[in-house]
Parts: sequence; C-alpha cells; structure tokens
Amino acid sequence: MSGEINFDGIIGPSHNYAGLSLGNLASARNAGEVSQPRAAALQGLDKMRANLALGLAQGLFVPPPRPARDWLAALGTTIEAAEPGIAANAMSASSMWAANAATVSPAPDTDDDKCHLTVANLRSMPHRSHEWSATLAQLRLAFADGAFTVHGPVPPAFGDEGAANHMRLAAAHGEPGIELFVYGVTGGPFPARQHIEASRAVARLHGLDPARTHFIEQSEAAIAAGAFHNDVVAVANGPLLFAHEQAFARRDEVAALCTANDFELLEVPASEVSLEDAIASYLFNAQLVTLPTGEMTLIIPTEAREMASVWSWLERHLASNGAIRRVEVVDVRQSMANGGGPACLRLRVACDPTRVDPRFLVDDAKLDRLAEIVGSHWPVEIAVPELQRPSLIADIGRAREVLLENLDLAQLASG
Ligand code: SUG
Repeated sequence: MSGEINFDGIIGPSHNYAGLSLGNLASARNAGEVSQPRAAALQGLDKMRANLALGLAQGLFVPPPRPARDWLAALGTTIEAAEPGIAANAMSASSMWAANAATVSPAPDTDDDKCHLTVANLRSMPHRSHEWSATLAQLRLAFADGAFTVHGPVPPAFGDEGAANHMRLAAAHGEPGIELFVYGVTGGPFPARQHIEASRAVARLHGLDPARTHFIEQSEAAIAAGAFHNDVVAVANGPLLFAHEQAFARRDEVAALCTANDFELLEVPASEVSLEDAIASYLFNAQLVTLPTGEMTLIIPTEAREMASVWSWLERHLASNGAIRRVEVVDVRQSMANGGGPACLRLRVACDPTRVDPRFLVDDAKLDRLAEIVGSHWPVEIAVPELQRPSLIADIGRAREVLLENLDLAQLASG
C-alpha cells in the first residue's frame, strides 16, 4: 500500500440550488438561486488539477443518471408528471460530494488486510437517499481488485453518511491507525444524520479492531449551528486531528484518545474563531494532506481566506511553526453555495494506486479532455423552475453520455 488517493465527484450537469438539505445553512440560504453547472464542474476540475500539481494522486467518480428515473418510478411517477418538489429531489447533483459516497477503512486497519468500503445509505435526505445504488455500481468497478472489499449500504433504519463522519489517525497512511466514527444524537432543530448503529455496523463489516475503533459523539451545538456532517468542524490526516473546540460532545475524551495514541489534537478555540465563522467559512472542510515533501498542507476554500477571524488564526498558526505548514486556497464557490467545500468533494482511499481501475484515475491530459466536454455539454445556468423542462433533461442526459463514452465507462450508463 502506498499513499492516499483523493477521488473527487465530477460536478454533474444538473447542479442546481433547490434548497433540499434541512440543517445545511448554505443550501437553505441559496434556495432558488440560479446555478452555474458549467462553472461549477470547471471549478471542480481545477481543484483536481491543483492537487495533481501538489504531487497528490487524484481520482474521480462520475455523476449518476439524472433524473433518478428508477426512484421516480418507485414513487409511481415520472419526471414529467412529478410534483416540483419530488422532481427536484430526482434532479440533484449531490453525488458530487464524494465524502458522502462511502466509509473507507484502509487495509492496515482491517482483519483481512483488505481495504474495505461501505457505500453510504444517505437515508436522511430524500434527494440523497437514492444516490447509493449508482455509487455502489461505480465502487464495484473502481475497486474490483482483490485488494478491496466493497459492501452494500447498511439497512436504512440507521442513517449513514459515509466518510464525512469518519476520521482516521495513523503515523502514516500505510501504518495501522485508529478510526474515529462520529455520530449525532440530537442536533437541536436539525436532524442528526449519522447514527451510531450505522457506524458500529460499518466498523464490524470492515473487520476493525475494537481496541482501535472509537465512537465519538458530535456536539449538539455544532449540528444546531449548521455542521450537518462532522467534516464541517473537524478533519484528520496522518497523526493530526484538526478540530473546532466545540466539534465534539466530550472534547476531553477526544483529547485523551489523541494523547494516549501519540497523535496531535490541534484545536481552534471558540474565542478565536466562533463556531458560526468556522461553519460559514468551511475552515475545517479543508483537505488536510501530506505532500510528497512531507509538509502537512491545508487546502481551504476561498471563503475561509476571506473570513478575517479564520485567516488571522491560520496566519498565527503558520507563523508559530505549528503542525500545518502550508495553506492552499481553491475556488469551489458553486459547490460551497450548496454547503460542499473542498473536503466534501473528495473521498480519500489509502491504497496502492496500481490496484485501482485506471479509468477512475486522473492526470492532466484527462482533465483537459474533461474540461472540453464540460465546456461544450454542461448547461451554463439552471433556474429551479426549469428542472422539469424536457430540453434541459435531454441536454443533461446527453452530457453524461458523452462523459461516460470519453472515460470508457459506458457500462455505467443506467447507473
Ligand atoms: O448533503 N448539500 C449536501 C452537502 C454535502 C456536503 N458534504 C460533506 N460535508 N461531506 C448535503 O447537505 C444541497 C442540495 C440542494 O439543496 O439542492 C446538498 O445536498
């Protein structure tokens, strides 16, 4: 096993702002705005390009078919006939947030030395609840090699939102680590999307060592303030856990866990960056990565650069020679307006890249090709009332078809 690959979800041609996610403040704030799918997807491709330039391995996932016709059929309707609210749920491009695709336990943590992936059921939000079947088909292709085991979703009785609520600490990617599953009990006015029963099931399915597996409760205050996933207030990489002081219900437990295992907890105090600023700027929804040079680097969204409290905390941290040695800024504004930052857009898989189906791996030449396809086939704009317009639906279908053909993934046509 060597290193880590970030698989980014290509932002699909149906990207829109229908305001579907209760508890996700950005989604609610931008409900009804006109989206820019083409610009959105190009921003996503540029982020992948920037990661390659940093020397990181990069992969991709393709968007599922939209509208979600099977889901509509199961509801006894069609995209043409559905009520607008149902139609919007069938048109969402939410699979772009690949951190919610699956939970991943790398081989050094599991009892059979395979890398295990469990597709997330995403049952808490209707528009995300039908993502898993197309995601599973893709995971089964990308990770068909014997080095991996891909599991179906845990039963929908229990909500599972994948890697967004899971963190791993290890001396290095290829070393055995400890896995932290973060669940919610209550989120005040908002739903707690990750249930402990689902987290426990994933840990069992992955054959994790109970002594190195920990279930951590997310703080109610964080969920109530808009942290609908743990990765909005915390992120881990290698031996470092970077978190807001109010991320967890019992922060002392998390601190003790880090100390006991020789890992570092880098906490941002509420007195320096409020929970509200952290959530509005997505400071913690950054990609925390180790560059080939060994430098721990934080890839933040533009919004975090622009938030005075956040930027001055980062400047002080860099000046203090702290654990994070470098900060990079990426523009993913179109995704951010739906509550998805740089970390939401990627699924991390620590594995040997030669064991991954190369159709899901990316280099600069492939990104150039994808940018051309996006530039000529992705809609420039979508207004929510247009979501059932036949010509838009035809364009979206065609755009995906061209993408799949180009990536030699036409076998995923039906999902
Ligand atoms: O599930 N937004 C996503 C954002 C997911 C972010 N992912 C992580 N934090 N890992 C969500 O709330 C908005 C869709 C809309 O409103 O149209 C949406 O689904």
